[in-house]
Amino acid sequence: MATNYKNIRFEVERGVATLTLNRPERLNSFTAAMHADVRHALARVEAGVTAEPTVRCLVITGAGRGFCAGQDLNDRAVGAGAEPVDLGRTIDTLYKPLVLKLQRLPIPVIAAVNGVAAGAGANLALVCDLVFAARSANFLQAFAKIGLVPDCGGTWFLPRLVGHARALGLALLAEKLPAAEAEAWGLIWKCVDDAELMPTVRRVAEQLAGGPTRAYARAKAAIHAAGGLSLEGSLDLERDFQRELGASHDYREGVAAFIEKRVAKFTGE
Ligand code: LHQ
Repeated sequence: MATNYKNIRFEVERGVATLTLNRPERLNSFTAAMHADVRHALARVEAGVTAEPTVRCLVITGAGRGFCAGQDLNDRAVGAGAEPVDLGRTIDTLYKPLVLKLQRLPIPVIAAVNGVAAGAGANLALVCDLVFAARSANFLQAFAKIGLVPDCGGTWFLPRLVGHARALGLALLAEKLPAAEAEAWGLIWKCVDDAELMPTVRRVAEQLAGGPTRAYARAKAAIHAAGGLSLEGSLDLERDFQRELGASHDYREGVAAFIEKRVAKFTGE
């Protein structure tokens, strides 16, 4: 099933929803209109997760030679006109809801970073649960170059992923970090050869779409919650999730498949 939007492409196939940012002439930078398309598509992903489990993994990628160059600096939502624009409002109404929506989606979200990921585009990738990047791609915290602070969750994700020193280096120096180095630093999951990016992501996405979706959702929630919890708090959360999952179809199926030495057939329930 594919749907056409003006600024994105969106399709669902074999349990995998693919959202392609599609303004290649502007390196897929975000306008208010592209935000609206993304919001609409993500609402459909959510509906596909809850109403009937037809969507069990989401892939986000970019059309053309870039992944996403962050905010479109020509868009009037951020334009430097006679009247100063309230960028806080842009964040409150557009970026913050996007980041929270992706982080809270109860399915695995994969970023397939096909080219440069800059500004909010870099941090959009980091919000995703697994980041695969083409070897030719790079990550750029471009904000300092235009007098801004990393947003879209950058100040939260960067120190957690790569530590204080590297987070500050990336934020203050605003230099491109090549995909291979991003992998070596632990910023992303994997850097792969350009031609291998989409086949690899497709393979992993289909594997996840056939997996124990509810367990993935709880693992994602527990790992995100851990930053604000004590060890005891995390042990309690794991207990609660394990109690819930222990009553699931997928747990029974997983154990039965192990004992019967066959491949498990997970339904996500
Ligand atoms: C662009 C953009 C772009 C418009 C390339 N806008 N046209 C900000 C404000 C408010 C609230 C919330 O949050 C934010 C968050 C942010 O994201 S701030 C950071 C915004 N992004 C940037 O500052 C990155 C700007 N872009 C670049 O530095 C370069 O384009 C990179 C390093 C990404 C790629 O460089 P190149 O590969 O050399 O490509 P290019 O610069 O030639 O870009 C290709 C075209 O895309 C070009 O247009 P043209 O008509 O000359 O072919 C660019 O103007 C356009 N483009 N990014 N963000």
